[in-house]
Amino acid sequence: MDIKKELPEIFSSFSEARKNGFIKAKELKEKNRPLVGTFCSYMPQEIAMAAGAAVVSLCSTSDETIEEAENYLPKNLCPLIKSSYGFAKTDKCPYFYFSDLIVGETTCDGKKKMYEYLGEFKPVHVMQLPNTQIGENSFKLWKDEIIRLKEKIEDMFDIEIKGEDIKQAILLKNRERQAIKDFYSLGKLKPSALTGMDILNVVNGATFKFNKEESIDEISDLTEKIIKSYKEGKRLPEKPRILITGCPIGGAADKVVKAVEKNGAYVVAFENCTVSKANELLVDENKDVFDALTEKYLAIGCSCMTPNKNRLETLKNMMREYKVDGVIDVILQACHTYAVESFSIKRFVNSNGIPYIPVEIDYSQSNLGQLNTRIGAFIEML
Ligand code: BJ8
Repeated sequence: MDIKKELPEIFSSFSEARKNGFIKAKELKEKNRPLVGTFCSYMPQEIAMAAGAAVVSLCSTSDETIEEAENYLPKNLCPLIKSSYGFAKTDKCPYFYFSDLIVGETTCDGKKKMYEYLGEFKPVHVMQLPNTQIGENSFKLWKDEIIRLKEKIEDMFDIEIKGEDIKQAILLKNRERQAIKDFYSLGKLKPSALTGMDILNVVNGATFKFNKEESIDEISDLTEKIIKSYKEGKRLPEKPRILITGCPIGGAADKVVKAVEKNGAYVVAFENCTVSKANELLVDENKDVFDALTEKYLAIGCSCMTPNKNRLETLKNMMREYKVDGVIDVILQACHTYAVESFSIKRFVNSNGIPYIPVEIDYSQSNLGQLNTRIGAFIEML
C-alpha cells in the first residue's frame, strides 16, 4: 500500500473494492483460477482455497433486483434472499456469473429453498448444517460435510486436495482474519479513532480482495497508520458508543450505521457476520485440519442454531471490551430466527445494564425518516 496515501483515500479504496473486484474476478477466470461463491459464514473457505480457488460472497445488499425476484419468491421473504436470487436470475451480479460453483448451507429455511432454484441454472452444492452446536452427532455431521465439500471440489475441478494444502490455507486465512480483527478492534479505543462506517467499509471491502497477501499487508498498514495518528492526538469527539448485532449489515443495510452516526453516536462494534461473526475465532493450527475447521465453523453464533449461547457469550465480551453504551439489533424483514431471538437478546443485554433496541429493516431507502427518528430517540436517552 502507498504509505503516502491519506486515511480517507485508503477508506474509499476499500469501499470501492466490491466494484473493482469485478475486473479482478474476470482476470481470475482468464487465468483459469476457479471461483467459488458463498452466501454464509459457515462455509469453510479454506477447503476451496486449498484447491487454489478464490472465494467470494454472493450475498446481495441492494434492492435493485427485488421486484424481479418477487416474480418467483414470496414478497414476505428476507431481502437478502430476494436480492441475491434476483441478481443471480437476471445475470446482474458478475461474481455470480463468474462463479464455477455455489456452496450453500442449510441455515434458514428461505435460503435453503432458494438454493434449489439457483441449482436450476448454476452448479450448487448444499452443505447440511446441523441445527445445534451441541453433541457429538452435530460435530460428526459437520465434519463429514466438510469432507464431502472437499470431495465435491476435487471432483469438480479435477484436482487432489492434500492435508498439507488445507493446512496452508488455514494458516493464510488465519493471518487474514487476524489482520481484520486487529483492524476492527480499533473500535475499542475510547475516544474513537474511526467511525463505524469506516470499519464496515474496510472489513466488507476486504472480502472482495482476492490477493490475500496483498490484502493482509494493506489492512495491517492501515491499522498501523491509524494507531500512529491516534497516538499523535487525532481522535474523534466523545459520543455514545453503539454495538450493532443481528443480521448481515453491508450494502443497503448500512443505513442503520448511517442513522446512528448522523444522530450523534458512533458504531464501535459489529457482532454481525460482516465483521466479528466470521473473524473473531481463528482455526486451531495444531489439530487435525478437519477437526479444527469443524470446531471453528460450528461455533459461529448464528440464530439458526438452537440454543445459540455463543452469540450471548460474544455479545457479553464485546459489550465490555468496546465499552458500549447501547445495543442495536438489526433484523432483516421476515428473518424469523433473528426476530424470535430478539427477545432473549434484549433480556440478556438489559441484564448487563445496557439499553437495547431492535430495528427491522429491508433494503429500500424509503423509510429512512422513520429509522432516523427511532434511532435518534434511542441515542438521546443513552
Ligand atoms: S451465519 S447470519 S450469513 S445464516 S438469509 S438468516 S437474514 S432470513 S444471512 Fe446469515 Fe450465515 Fe447466519 Fe451469518 Fe435471516 Fe435472511 Fe436467512 Fe440471513
